[in-house]
Order: sequence, then C-alpha cells, then structure tokens
Amino acid sequence: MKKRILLSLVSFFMMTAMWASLVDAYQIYVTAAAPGKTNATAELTLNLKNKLAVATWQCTLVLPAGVTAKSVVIVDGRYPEGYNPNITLTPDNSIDGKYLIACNGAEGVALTGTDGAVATVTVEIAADAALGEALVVVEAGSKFYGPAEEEYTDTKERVYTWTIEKGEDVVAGDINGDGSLNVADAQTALIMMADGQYSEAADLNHDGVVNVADAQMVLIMMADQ
Ligand SMILES: [Ca+2]
Ligand SMILES: [Ca+2]
Repeated sequence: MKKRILLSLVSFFMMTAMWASLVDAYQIYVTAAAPGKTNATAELTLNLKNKLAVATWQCTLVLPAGVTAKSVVIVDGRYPEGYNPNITLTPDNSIDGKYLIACNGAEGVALTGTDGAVATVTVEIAADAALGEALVVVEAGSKFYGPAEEEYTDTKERVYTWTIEKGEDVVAGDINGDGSLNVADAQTALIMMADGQYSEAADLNHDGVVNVADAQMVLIMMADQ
C-alpha cells in the first residue's frame, strides 16, 4: 500500500515537472549586452526558446518610459544562412512604449536550435529617461507557429531588468563641442562663416547657412541661461 502511494506521488511530481518544462518550452525573452545610456541609442536582444521547430512568431514588447524602439532586424544564427524572414515592428498607438514585433517565416523554413538570439531591437533613450533599473517586458501571449502551422502560446510574462545610465549631455548652442555655452561658440560660428564652413550643430536657426545670425543666437541663448 505504502509503495502504491509513493508511486503515485512520484508520478505526480514527474507530471508536474513535465508540465513546468512544457510551459517554459516556448518563450521570447529580452537580454542586453550593455546598459543603456541617456541621450543615445542602445540595442536589446530578442531571444527565442522553442521545443520544436518554429517558422513564424510574434510578441508584444513593452519598453520603460523614455525609451523608444526604432527598428528591428533578424540576427544571424537561428535561421538558415542567407534566409531573411520578414520582420516588422509596429507601435501600439494606444500605449507609449508598446510594440508588436512579428516575424513571418516562409513555408517550411524554421529556426535552427532551441534557444538564443533571434533579433535585435534598436532603441533610443531620451535625455530625461529615469536612471537605474528599467524593466523591459515581453507580455504574456507570445505566439509561435511551427512549419506545419502548429501553434504554441507563452502564457507567462517575461521580464528583463535592464539598467539605464547617464549618458553625455548635449548642451544647446555648444558649437565648438567643449560642453559649455559661451562667447567662444559665437566666435566659432563667425570663424566658420569666414571660412565658408557648415555644420548642423552650428546652424542654430536651421536656415541652412552658418552666419552672424547663428552667432547672435549664441548670445541670446547665453542671455537666457
Ligand atoms: Ca562651447
Ligand atoms: Ca543659420
């Protein structure tokens, strides 16, 4: 009798373990090789874990406040060489920082391997984004389709704790790029004018030329400081 109870307990735990491994068998999760910096772009890696072959997949990515997704590209390694599946990044206009990422594989072309990087998302981090821990979330409900249209769903939310650090400050009107705004920037504009040079950073009034008007802008900005 005792043996039978023990056996049923063992099979219960085995079933639970099998179920747990099945639940986690299909997921899309984010990692990052480096912390993000304010006032700069950064890259997040989308990883895909699968038990059986996956041809097409989609997920919803939610970025921290002040972080905006710009583009997504497939990374080499998980798809057959030379094969470029169609991948799209679509902002959800109802919520800031929320994006649908969808990758449509061709019929019969599936990911190789069962875990690892599948795409890179380039993001832009605002100057005023919060510093420190920043949560990057893949919402529950990621979808996976096998080469024969088999469907799998990840029922769990996948959260990655990223870090945002302070990047370099961009000082408005800092034409000579020394990190501060002063009369030297007005002088630089005048020297550039004399030399017939142009740079976007020096064209403070955005009229396509660097001239005395830009030097005046420096003085006005200094007065407003
Ligand atoms: Ca300066
Ligand atoms: Ca100008």
